[in-house]
Amino acid sequence: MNKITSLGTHFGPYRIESRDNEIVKVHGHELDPAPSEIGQGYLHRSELRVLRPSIRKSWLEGGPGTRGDLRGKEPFVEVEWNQAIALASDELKRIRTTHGPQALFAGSYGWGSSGRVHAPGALLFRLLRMYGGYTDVWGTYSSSAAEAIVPYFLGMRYHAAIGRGTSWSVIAEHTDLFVSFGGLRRSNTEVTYGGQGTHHTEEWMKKAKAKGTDFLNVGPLRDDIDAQISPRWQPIRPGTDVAFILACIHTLITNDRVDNEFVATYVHGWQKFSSYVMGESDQQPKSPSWAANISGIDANAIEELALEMSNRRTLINVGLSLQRADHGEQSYWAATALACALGQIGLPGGGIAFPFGAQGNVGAGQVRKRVPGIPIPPRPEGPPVISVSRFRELLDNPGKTYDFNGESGEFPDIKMVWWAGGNPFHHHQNLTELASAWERPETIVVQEPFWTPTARRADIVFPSSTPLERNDLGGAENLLISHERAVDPPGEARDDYEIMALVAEQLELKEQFTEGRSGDEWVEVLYDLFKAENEWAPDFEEFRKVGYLRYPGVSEMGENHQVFLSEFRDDPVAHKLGTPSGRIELWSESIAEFDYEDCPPHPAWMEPYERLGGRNSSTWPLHLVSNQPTVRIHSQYDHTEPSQGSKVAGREPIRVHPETAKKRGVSEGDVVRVFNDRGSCLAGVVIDDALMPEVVQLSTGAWYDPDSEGMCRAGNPNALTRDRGTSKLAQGPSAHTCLVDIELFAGAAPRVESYDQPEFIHQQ
Ligand SMILES: Nc1nc2c(c(=O)[nH]1)N[C@H]1C(S)=C(S)[C@@H](COP(=O)(O)OP(=O)(O)OC[C@H]3O[C@@H](n4cnc5c(=O)[nH]c(N)nc54)[C@H](O)[C@@H]3O)O[C@H]1N2
Ligand SMILES: Nc1nc2c(c(=O)[nH]1)N[C@H]1C(S)=C(S)[C@@H](COP(=O)(O)OP(=O)(O)OC[C@H]3O[C@@H](n4cnc5c(=O)[nH]c(N)nc54)[C@H](O)[C@@H]3O)O[C@H]1N2
Ligand SMILES: [Mo]
Repeated sequence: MNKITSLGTHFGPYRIESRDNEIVKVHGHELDPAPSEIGQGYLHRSELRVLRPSIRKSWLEGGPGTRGDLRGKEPFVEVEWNQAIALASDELKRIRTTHGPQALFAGSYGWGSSGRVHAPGALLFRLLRMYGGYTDVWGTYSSSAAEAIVPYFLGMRYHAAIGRGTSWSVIAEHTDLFVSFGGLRRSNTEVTYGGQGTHHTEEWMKKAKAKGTDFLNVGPLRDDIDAQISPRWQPIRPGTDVAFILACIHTLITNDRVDNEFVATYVHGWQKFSSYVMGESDQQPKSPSWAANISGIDANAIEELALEMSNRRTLINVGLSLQRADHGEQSYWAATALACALGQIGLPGGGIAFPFGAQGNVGAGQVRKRVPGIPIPPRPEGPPVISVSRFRELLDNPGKTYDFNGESGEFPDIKMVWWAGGNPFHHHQNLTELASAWERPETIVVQEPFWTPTARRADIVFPSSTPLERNDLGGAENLLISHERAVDPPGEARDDYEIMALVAEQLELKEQFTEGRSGDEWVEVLYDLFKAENEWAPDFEEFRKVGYLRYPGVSEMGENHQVFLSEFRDDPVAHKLGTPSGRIELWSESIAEFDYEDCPPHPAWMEPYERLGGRNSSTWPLHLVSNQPTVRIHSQYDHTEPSQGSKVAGREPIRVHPETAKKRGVSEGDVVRVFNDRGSCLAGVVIDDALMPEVVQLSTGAWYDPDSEGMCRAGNPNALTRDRGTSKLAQGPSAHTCLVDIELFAGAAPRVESYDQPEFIHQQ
């Protein structure tokens, strides 16, 4: 008899069908109208697994610090669990005693399981905080720039602003014009960090369209909004949105269309900001013709769009791509300034929104219930907290001073790295630089189910189970989901909780870490904590039998009627914002005090380090859009289907405009070399006129596979991106600021090796 089990993921709920310890089918959940294709990767959960604890040869023979330059280049020795746990634990002890906790880096960013017990990062933080701490991280690769700047102008955390954001139901009813910077990619909305519920974005967009909402896609790709809802497209040079937005505000000012009553009541710093826009403070009016030169959008079109926005009920949405760019903070601040000028903030269907099109739960309203996770103790005092994407700088620059969000600190000397549930050799910018920095630590431990590029570059690899192989509890905006073990882990793989508990035992923290519980017992404890806050929830047995809980009061489509900042609009005194002035700040005294040349105290246009029509564009004439992949989540299951089925000439597809391809003598299915002065990679060509001719698109996630010259044969865009912080404020990643060129790859394209098994030496 086939067994049907329940599973929650970052990309939605599923039902898993298994027989004789194998997955035979991945079914969309019965409640989900549009299950994501991404889950089909689970059919291939056995391929390229780490089966036994594995130690890099030289490290095992010579001890910590031996031949870091051979990471990823030499065989592994498979050892017993006891030996591997002892080696890793002894190393933790040695590092702490000899160098102090700051010499350990365990920031461990990444999208491991969405389960609340076997969340690999959370378990690692729990144990290592009990053990005295480690150099930690702030922010995310997704949204650091927004996370840093939003509190200064809205007085609330970025994620709180998303939770309070305007609902789809209100948009469908009231919005005339939905202007989206960075598109509304349907495939991106299949995913939400920590757990996606049933998928409704497509239905909502169709519903809004049917009720009369016009969608305007401002971005370099026409198909960033689904053709089904007939969106308008305003192409723009990537990285120039702020110039375009400032010119829209300029138009509103010169045409006397600024809502003066709104800015007088709800905005702090309008005078100073508008004098910047008019060029009074810097002799450069931010006029449509000025912006036309930068953005490539015709000056008349800018004026017409600005006036259209002011004539209609307009919602300005900002995705995340715009802020994963040099000076990315400014796109959020400037877009909010435009919404202030339009004066529709707090009105149904108008104002500002973020980040529709970047994750699936946006627009569902505040229905999400708190789902308890395994408790993480507070950070011990001492070791520093760096902005997450400055990790490579940290490894390379012990003792160097850094600036970050009004503070400055000194990078510690990192001797040991422990990563659980992330793949920096896909996600970090400029992987050539990372590869060299990665040679420096004395010991690198990675917990992974698969032989990813990061696992291959570790000294100690612990094989972990996947969510299909253990019980857990998951949450999403409209559901609580039971994760059930469908099959056994292969080889000697163990659950992340078990792995951490074994290390805890060596550190004499077992009782404290486990509280005497097994992983399964924690699942029940967390459920009971949820039930204590939600009396309507059935008992654990019943929940497990059904496999999910739907939150009461939430309709099929997650209907909810929320208008962002409506209470503030109704009463700006009683509901003042958390900013120093209580208003939306377009001038921040706090930021002014930091005196950062790359983040002024008001929204501003600053030249990015490169862009089309600007710096470097005569040498590198194409902009590389490294957006999120449609068939997978980041790099997960890239080694198998459905991701491999999407490859062209055995590598990641790159979309190229027909004119651009013709100029370079490139045709569909060819292999091209994508290159700039930072690096190069190979990719398989798809010709498509859905892009601006000066733009090429190569999604993230192909398993990094550098040849001896550093050229990535698999097509990872981070062989080309620059590793630089957005500004001193957020120090966020700036992957989306990237110029390249492409050429036909001459000769036989080399085989991709990153999907091969690593080499092993078997012990006698
Ligand atoms: N050029 C460019 N680069 C980018 C971006 C971009 O737009 N452009 N986007 C950035 C963004 S927004 C993000 S969020 C990052 C994503 O970067 P990551 O989060 O690092 O990417 P994933 O591929 O999701 O890595 C998760 C890893 O966890 C492992 N894993 C899954 N489940 C488990 C588990 O249960 N236990 C353990 N131990 N491991 C598990 C997976 O096998 C996988 O290797 O990439 C960033 N990089
Ligand atoms: N299927 C799937 N969905 C995902 C993910 C995944 O891996 N797979 N990852 C998830 C994660 S971790 C995140 S953070 C979100 C990311 O969500 P986003 O950051 O919003 O998504 P991206 O795909 O990076 O970019 C969206 C579009 O922005 C446009 N764009 C790029 N640069 C610019 C610019 O300067 N200006 C303008 N106007 N447009 C620009 C590009 O055309 C691109 O297609 O997606 C999530 N959704
Ligand atoms: Mo992300």
